[in-house]
Amino acid sequence: MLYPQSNSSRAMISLDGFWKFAPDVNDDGEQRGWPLQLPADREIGVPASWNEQFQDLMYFFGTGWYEREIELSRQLRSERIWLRVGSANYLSTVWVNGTEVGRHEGAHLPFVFEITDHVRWDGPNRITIRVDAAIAADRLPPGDVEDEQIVGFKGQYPNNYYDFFPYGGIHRSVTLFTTPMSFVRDIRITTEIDGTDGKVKAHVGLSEGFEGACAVSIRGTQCRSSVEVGTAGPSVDVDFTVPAARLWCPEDPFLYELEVRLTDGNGQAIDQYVQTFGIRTVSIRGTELLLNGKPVFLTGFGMHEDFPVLGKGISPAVIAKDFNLLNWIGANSVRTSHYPYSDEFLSYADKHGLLVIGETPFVGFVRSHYQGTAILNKAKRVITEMIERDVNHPCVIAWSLANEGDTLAPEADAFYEALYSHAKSLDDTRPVTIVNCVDVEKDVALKHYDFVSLNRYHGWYEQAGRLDEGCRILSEKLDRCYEVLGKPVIVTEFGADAVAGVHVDPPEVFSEEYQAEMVTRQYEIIRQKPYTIGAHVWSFADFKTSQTPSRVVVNRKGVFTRDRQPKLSAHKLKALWSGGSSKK
Ligand code: BDP
Repeated sequence: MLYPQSNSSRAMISLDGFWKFAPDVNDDGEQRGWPLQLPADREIGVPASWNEQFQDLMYFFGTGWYEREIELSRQLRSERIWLRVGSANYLSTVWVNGTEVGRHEGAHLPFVFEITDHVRWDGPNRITIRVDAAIAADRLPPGDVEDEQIVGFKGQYPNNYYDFFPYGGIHRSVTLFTTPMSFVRDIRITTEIDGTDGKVKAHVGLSEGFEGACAVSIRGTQCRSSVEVGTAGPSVDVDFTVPAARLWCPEDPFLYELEVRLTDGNGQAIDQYVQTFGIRTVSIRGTELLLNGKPVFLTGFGMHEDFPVLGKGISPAVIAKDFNLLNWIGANSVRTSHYPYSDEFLSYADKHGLLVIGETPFVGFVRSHYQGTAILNKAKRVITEMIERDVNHPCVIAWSLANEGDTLAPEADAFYEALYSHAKSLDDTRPVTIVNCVDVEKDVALKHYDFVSLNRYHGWYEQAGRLDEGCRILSEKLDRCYEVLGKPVIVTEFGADAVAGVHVDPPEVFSEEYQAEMVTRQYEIIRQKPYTIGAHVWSFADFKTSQTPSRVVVNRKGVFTRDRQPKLSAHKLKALWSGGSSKK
């Protein structure tokens, strides 16, 4: 489903703001009639996690209920009405005027339900959303896992099995939008380059039963085409050639606009949608990552959607700030560790030329994932939802299907091969990877992927305090990885915790000096290898995580603090990255 748009044929109403809220401590709200009326004694901000808005909710990992009312203009009566939630963690159920209209599983991707038949026009509509944020072994990412293999996360509080706080709530915008009865359902654009021409293929999906004309054009060019759509096939495919195309790249992130217009048999306008896209190609050739046929080295970070008070809630101001800092420091790329980021983040990246590795929420070294097919199917589903949502973003140059899974178990071979083929069947225009944290000799999954992503902490979790040794081992391990797999390598994580304000000389762990020395030295080591395609420091900013003895309130591996102030490492990286450290 396309991102909501407001134009001459579609309306959009934001439901962001304050909602009534009640924690469902006994998890029996439904039996108590909460879909009809919520006995709420407080109002809470949406979008944002509930945890940091009220002290008693900080450690509440149960079910929260949201309710608000909205009256709709009579002028919308002839339209289809849709309700979209940008994301909510984790299991969501939605009611409109007491009738359940849909459910969705998963924390970081949007869901949309048509609510046309449940809307009333003679008074306020009550929207109720139940969000179950329980930490559970069968969720992605998992928690509360009974698994003998687990070492790292045992005993942390809360007991999620990944290193970021399991915030609950509605994290991205809630929107009511309309479409006409016949409408443009989806658009998929792929591009190739032929000399100086851009070759553009557009697939336009239409609602069932539409009869009329579908006109497709690229604004600002001569590319246009109009197709009569019969009852037979509710989709249209067009091919365009854009002469002397402006290719999308970090230095010139030029966006084209594909416009689709539907008209009925009498030429009356029915629907309209404008989809931005960039003309660019991405490929792997030997040990190189190519953007528009030219080698590119990915310099940047793994990040998190995380900010004080908001938790995992989206904020345009935080997105603007983060992009400002990425630009200031000289990064060209990020990985959306460890889940798909908001649509708004990706649209901003499109406009500002940031290269993005889009990652699924399949995180966690859990052997029980291989029992039965339930987790495999969930992992495939998040891949499908992510690719369908993000496929038109030129900024997304690769997919990461998992972070630090158990890739040692023999079952991982077929499991990860299945994920790879699934992703490729949905999008064969981008390289696909998984992120590994074990010795590559023992890994059975990486061989299926287009490039290798490694998280390596030599000088931190291993060789702590011994930076020379850590750097030497990192260098040897990288060479070994290339020897074994013969594929291009990106180090997707390397870094050290630094508590801002702690200074120690000679450098020791947790000091700003140690972090600064480690990330700059290791960046250079990685960059100088002939087979590497990128180095992403872990991480961009400090972020909230569960409590354990190894974390000082938050994970301190950020080169910026949680409120986005630079540590020493940020200044050092800026100097290094703007000095144009070049690849051998
Ligand atoms: C890596 C994980 C990342 C953690 C990081 C760390 O991929 O999510 O935050 O370690 O320990 O293994 O800081």
